[in-house]
Amino acid sequence: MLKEIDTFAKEFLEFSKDKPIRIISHYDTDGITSAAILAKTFKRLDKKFSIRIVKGLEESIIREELKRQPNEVILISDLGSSSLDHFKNLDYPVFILDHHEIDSTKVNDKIKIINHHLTSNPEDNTATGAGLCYLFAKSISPENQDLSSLAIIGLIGDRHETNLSKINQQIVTDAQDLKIKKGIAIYPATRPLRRALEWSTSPYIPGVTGSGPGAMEILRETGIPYNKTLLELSDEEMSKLITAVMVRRAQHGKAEDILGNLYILKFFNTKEDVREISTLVNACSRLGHSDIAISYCLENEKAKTQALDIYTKYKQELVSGLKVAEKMDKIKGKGFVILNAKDQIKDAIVGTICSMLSSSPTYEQGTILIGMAYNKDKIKVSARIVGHEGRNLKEVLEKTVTTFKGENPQTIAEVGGHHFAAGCLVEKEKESSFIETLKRELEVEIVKV
Ligand SMILES: [Mn+2]
Repeated sequence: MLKEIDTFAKEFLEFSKDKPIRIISHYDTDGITSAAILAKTFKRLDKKFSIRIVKGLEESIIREELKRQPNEVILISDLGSSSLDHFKNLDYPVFILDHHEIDSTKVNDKIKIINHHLTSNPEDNTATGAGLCYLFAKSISPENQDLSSLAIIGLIGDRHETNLSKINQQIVTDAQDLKIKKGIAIYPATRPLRRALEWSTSPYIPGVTGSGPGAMEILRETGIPYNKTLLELSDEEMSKLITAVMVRRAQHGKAEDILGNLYILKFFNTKEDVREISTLVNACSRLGHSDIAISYCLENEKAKTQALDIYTKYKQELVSGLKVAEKMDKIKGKGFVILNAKDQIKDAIVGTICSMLSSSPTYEQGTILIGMAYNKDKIKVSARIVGHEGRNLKEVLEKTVTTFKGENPQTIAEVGGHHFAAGCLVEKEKESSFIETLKRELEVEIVKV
């Protein structure tokens, strides 16, 4: 793949010799770090560029962006592989660095693309969007090796760290300021544990998450000083803490859910937990501040202050949203729970709240959690599943929406997502009708089983 990236980089530089570059990237941490790597690379080359961050490559966005040709060169990162139909008959090529699923029959020589699925050894080459952007940057100049830290943030953002591919391993080796330590998946590993434990939402620790006294208690029990950080723990302290957390999560009982490697990176000249950086970047971008997220990645001091502000509010909202969700009246059925938060939880975090609840021991494995929250005149619906087995949530919502459309032909409802996490938007005025359809769909499935 590295050879292909070299060719790709040469072609790109040739093609963009006297033209400004338009970067289009995804709005999650991997997409943001991708854009940051590209921005830094082009700055160093003294090239003109602009950036657009999108949630998805909808047709209207593609059409809008293609109008920039031939005056600008389009480079898409962490997106694009599922939009090849729009690119294969253009007069000017579009350049794509992406790692998502791809239909290789749609690739032709009009499309300049790097995607590990297209290489002869996809497993070894498995990379994130940011990883590919980094390899592209490094191919342009070895000076860009320092951008490997941004690739590491993207790698953690897309959860590639549990099973490092060969190419990811190489990127990890390139990152000279990176330290990896075996431990428990609580973060940040660089802050006092009494705080990190209280704020630990994933994993969710019953009696500790959201509770200051609960956090103190678990530390007293294990004899760990309150202000020690996870990073400072001795092996013995670490294993005591793991046991204490496991006991509190006894119902779930799977050690692998809470164990993981700690990735510590020098960022803004201090040691930071990469999972924390990644969550912060994700939060800023999701809440509509992708510009701040990118500047933060480029270690801009002003952006750091703004990003930390946004992140603090985000964490507060998560913890209070979690409390609201726990206390709220729920619609409970066999194998499913519907939380209709209305305007009590922000739509931007309702999916995250459901994910957090799905890792709490409150619900049985396989339970489907549906969160609903208002978004102006619409309702955001998020579905998550407890554990790693169960029905395909995208299918559940698709079936619901199909039935719902039968009764409400003018609805805008459309489903996105995958097996373990899916969502959709519906009109607020159809709230009770949608819930009824959803309940019927969830109950029907139980009967079938
Ligand atoms: Mn990605």
